[in-house]
Amino acid sequence: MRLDVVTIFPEYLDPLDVSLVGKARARGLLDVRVHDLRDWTRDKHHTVDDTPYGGGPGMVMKTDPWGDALDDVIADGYEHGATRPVLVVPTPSGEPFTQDRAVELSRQPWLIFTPARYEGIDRRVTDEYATRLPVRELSIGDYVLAGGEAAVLVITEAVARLLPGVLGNAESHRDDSFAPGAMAHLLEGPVYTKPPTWRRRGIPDVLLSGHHGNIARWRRDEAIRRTAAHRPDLLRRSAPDAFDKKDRALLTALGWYQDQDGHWQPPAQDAP
Ligand code: JQB
Repeated sequence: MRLDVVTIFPEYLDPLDVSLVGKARARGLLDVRVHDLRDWTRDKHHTVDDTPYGGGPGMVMKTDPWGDALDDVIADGYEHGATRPVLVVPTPSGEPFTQDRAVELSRQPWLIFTPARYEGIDRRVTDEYATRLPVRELSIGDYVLAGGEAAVLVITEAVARLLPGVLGNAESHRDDSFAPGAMAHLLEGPVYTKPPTWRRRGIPDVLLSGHHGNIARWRRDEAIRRTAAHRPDLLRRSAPDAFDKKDRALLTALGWYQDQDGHWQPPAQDAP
């Protein structure tokens, strides 16, 4: 997969040299190119922003540096044999970036990221490129960042770990909390490793029992408890047939009940 990132803060993307993404690059599974948007300015001050039409606070990123940069990056990618570019635009007004989106992006051969600053990019730039290639405007969550670079790091890490050959078998993603499938989406329960006692704290006996059936049941119960506490929306969304008899007994013990169509609902005091 080829990734291009156009930014006024290329050094913000230095973490792409490290860890999982860095290793994927070193192994030739990922070709990452970071570009400085100011290389496509023509004035003495390398201006990338201007005042907003209609007035108001802040500044807006100008059309010309983005248009010239994207034209060159797209041409360079094609010259190197890349195909089917997808433009990924991080923005607080984008669609939610989810695991499903990560899977979709991981199947693309070429992603071009345009992390902005200030109040974002003049709308005509995304409108123009949307006539030539798929454009995904994405938000990584309901909070406000000062720019899109951190979102590029997040999206890249979520996508890179899905690429064939990036994760070893041991750390494969069959058990991901948000991996899609016909099961309930559950958060992970607690995990433990050596030593067996630390500051007088032990390990749950069941994990030392060697009884694999009981261990699997305990883990699932802990996952359900944690999901009920932290992400009740995930349980409410799960199909009723995603829960077995012991799941249903636990949910009932936690005060949950089934509505008319069988979906689980939290106890009235903490609904919805
Ligand atoms: C400028 C960004 C995010 C990119 C994602 C997320 O554009 C703005 N509008 C209102 C307030 C602040 C900004 C600053 N800003 C470019 C830019 C914010 C992304 C962003 C984002 N993806 N929060 N904020 N989840």
